[in-house]
Amino acid sequence: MHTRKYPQDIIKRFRGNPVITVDDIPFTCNTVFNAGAVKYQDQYLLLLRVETLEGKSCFVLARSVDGYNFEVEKEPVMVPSPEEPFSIYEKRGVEDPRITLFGDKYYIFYTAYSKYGPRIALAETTDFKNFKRIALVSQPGNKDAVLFPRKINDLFVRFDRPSTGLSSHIWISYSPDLIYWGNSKVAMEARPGFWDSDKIGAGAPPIETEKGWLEIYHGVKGSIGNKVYRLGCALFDLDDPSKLIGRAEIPIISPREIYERTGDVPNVIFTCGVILEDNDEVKLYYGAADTCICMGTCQLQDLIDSCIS
Ligand code: BMA
Repeated sequence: MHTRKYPQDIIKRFRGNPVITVDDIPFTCNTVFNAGAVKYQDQYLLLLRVETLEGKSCFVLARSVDGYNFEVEKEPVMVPSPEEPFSIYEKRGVEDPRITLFGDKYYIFYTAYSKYGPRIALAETTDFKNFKRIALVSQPGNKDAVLFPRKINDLFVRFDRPSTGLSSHIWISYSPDLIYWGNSKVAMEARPGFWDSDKIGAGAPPIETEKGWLEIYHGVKGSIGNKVYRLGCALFDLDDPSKLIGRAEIPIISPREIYERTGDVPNVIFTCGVILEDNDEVKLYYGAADTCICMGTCQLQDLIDSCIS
């Protein structure tokens, strides 16, 4: 048993949740969820995954001065590409963007989705007006990629999530140029008997802390007729992030509220991005029930402690 230090979850929900719903999107659409998050020139930006009425996702930008009240732009900034080689592999949409500031560029890993299955694609921007696709950077069957914000041993590093049908764990891969990735190995496994027993995947890009790389990830546990998506966190070695050094036993947030329990996919909390404030407050943005965007906060130290204790 864990002594109750928090009401239920480490993440404290914003009372005004959800922060963005379909009603905030200036064009007709089905749902809005799973947003990349970043602070840019004193603004909080969310790169929203918006699912159209046709059932394909695109990306739309939302801006805020306080991190709670967002204004959504009129037009998507990225729709499934009409140009090769992306067009074939984005036919069913672009999903789940994760943004990493690396030097003076913002890199965006996202899922290119087609009849061949999901694969990881990479885009970049410097101004959040012009977005440039760089390359498709995995085979099909891989998604949930997050880029580390600096090179380690002279290589770019990412967590990714290849699925084989037998298992879906978090892997780590390396690249000299962001395009060719290899030397892949398992970094953290789904955990039988726990809330993250069936599959896991990276959520927000890793945060560098004194104790290690902090990764907020999602874990799935199935039961008859339903799967529950929760978020947890883990720490990886700073010099060798393939080494898991701490993992919280319990989730940091689980579906409880009506907007997390009800929607297109019930009982889902899924993140693609957090914002770390100068005072070490973590602002977590998450998709709830694949239907709206919510947020919650906590202190960075609480997440680190939960991995170690
Ligand atoms: C995952 C991804 C997410 C989605 C989640 C719950 O596999 O597709 O985009 O939020 O399932 O449906």
